[in-house]
Amino acid sequence: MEIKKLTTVEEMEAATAKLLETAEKVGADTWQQRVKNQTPHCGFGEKGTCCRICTMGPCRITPKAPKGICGCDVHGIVGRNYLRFTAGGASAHSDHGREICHTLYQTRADGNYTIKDPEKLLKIAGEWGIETEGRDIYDIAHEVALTGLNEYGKPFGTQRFLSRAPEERRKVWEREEIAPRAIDREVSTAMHMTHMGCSSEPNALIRQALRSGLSDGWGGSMMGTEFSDVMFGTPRPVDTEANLGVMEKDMVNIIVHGHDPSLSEMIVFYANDPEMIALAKEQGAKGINVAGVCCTSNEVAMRHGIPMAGNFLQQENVVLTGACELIVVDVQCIFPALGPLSKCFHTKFVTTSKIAQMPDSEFMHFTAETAGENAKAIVREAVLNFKNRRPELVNIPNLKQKATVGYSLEAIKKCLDGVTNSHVDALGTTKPLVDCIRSGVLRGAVAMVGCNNPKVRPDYAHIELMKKLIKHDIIVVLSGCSAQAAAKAGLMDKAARTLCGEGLKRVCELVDIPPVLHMGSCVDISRMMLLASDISCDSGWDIPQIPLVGCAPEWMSEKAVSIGNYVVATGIDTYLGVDPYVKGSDQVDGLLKGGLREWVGANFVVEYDIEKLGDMMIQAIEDKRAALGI
Ligand code: MSK
Repeated sequence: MEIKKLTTVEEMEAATAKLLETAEKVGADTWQQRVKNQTPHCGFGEKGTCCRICTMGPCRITPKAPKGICGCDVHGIVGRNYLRFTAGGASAHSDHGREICHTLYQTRADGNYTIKDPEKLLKIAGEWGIETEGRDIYDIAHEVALTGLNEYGKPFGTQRFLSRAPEERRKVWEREEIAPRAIDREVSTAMHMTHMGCSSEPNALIRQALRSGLSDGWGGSMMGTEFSDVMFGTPRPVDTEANLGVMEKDMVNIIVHGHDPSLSEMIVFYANDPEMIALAKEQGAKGINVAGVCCTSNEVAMRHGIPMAGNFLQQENVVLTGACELIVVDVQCIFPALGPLSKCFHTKFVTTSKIAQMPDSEFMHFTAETAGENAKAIVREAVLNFKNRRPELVNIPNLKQKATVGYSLEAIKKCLDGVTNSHVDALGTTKPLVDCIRSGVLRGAVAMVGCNNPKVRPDYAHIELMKKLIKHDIIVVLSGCSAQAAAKAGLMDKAARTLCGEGLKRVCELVDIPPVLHMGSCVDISRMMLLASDISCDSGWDIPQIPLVGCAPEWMSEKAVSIGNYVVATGIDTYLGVDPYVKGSDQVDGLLKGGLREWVGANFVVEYDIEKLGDMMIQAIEDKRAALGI
């Protein structure tokens, strides 16, 4: 099977340029213009050397003014800023997880939300010591949800899901005093430590950043992932399509954007409602088309094959097509710019969460209790808006690729069991993967995640790095907007195997997978932590020994810093293409990029040159292989 043709970044940029012409025509503001307005960026902010934690300042560190008014030096200021950044990200991810716990608590056999993966629910209940024998599945779900909610504020003990990590890792977390306690406590402690007159010692601040990150990755995010699977189904491989060409000229286009599947699942359900489809036809449309942006897109793509319109820096483009009837959002990564932008078109911009309210939007509060009626009202509004479309502004770029998505950990293990017959067991194992790595058929793996950032040519780093890695027989697992970059380019098409080295190509053919595997949204990086843990258990290698690294070449959000902290604290070296505002302190910078190795066996690497970043990852994987003697 020959790959027809990858979509290049140049083609995507040409399509964007056309859409920007429309923006100019209607007088719309776009991020490309705002980047110009904001450049050059503040040097103090970039280096992390501005402190505005109290009102004696703001204090900015210069050679002439080496300390803030309180006497805090640059290392304390940079460290505190880094810890606050982490706490912001951990709180966002974990609050998403908390909402999912609440939704799980609302499940009923005849309700808006039901249990789709009872096996997973029973497994979690078993891990948490919750009685399951002879009980109604919904009673169990409610107790699991309540127990999960208590993980946020419990007065004693550490996160329950830590028991899923290999023993060696748990010992490291205990030894380094970074085993995360209650999730809210770690965020609160981070805020308290960084209050005026508390911590200014870099080691203490970075240690808390790791702990706060771990409370996200092995706490809130992991619950977000697991309970979403329980309610909406654990993803399995499913075919879909990606890029702006998934929008349909003759249909009502509804874009779902944000993160929480509780909303998008219901929108997808009501978009398939015969009553709504009939209404769409009455309005002159051929039907209703739902497509996704950002992580919400990952959620509905991997469970329903809903097409992916684009990733983070493509969110304005969906409106600029002139063919978007309604864009409905929940939380995180939503540009406030969508409000004024949608006003230049017929597009309705609907916010649904009290956590993310924006000017120029229509607020339609969405709750688990009223989810059905809320979703139906939103779909109806989109359908009724079709007639307001301005045909002269419609321009849907002819860009679309096929993609196979939905490689949850369970799906990966199931697929891998097809490689050899000897390891088949009920739940599957990673042993065939370990065998492939041990023998050198696969050199290793890279977990590539994260956003777009105008500081990096959008999607270019993701796509070029993936191409380079698979050519070197390194399998790539993906989540978040990195996954959508791959899908838009065509790298999630199984036909992309032709771009692999001989070893990876053979494995992909044997297992019938694409060379880059879609593992989900940003909370689903928790799936990657469990994959690393399983590989460790199945191989006998400690996590830092595994020929595996993490990479976020275009990251931008606080959540990404929280993720980086828990990935590194889990023992996985993490390669970044954007600096986390710490260059102002050689102590903090040195700790993150080297010193952490002594604590947790891994650290960050930052490199702006994408070619070099790829070479460094390949070298790191080869070095790990050499150290293992494989
Ligand atoms: S949506 S955090 S831009 S990956 Fe999860 Fe994408 Fe980054 Fe948001």
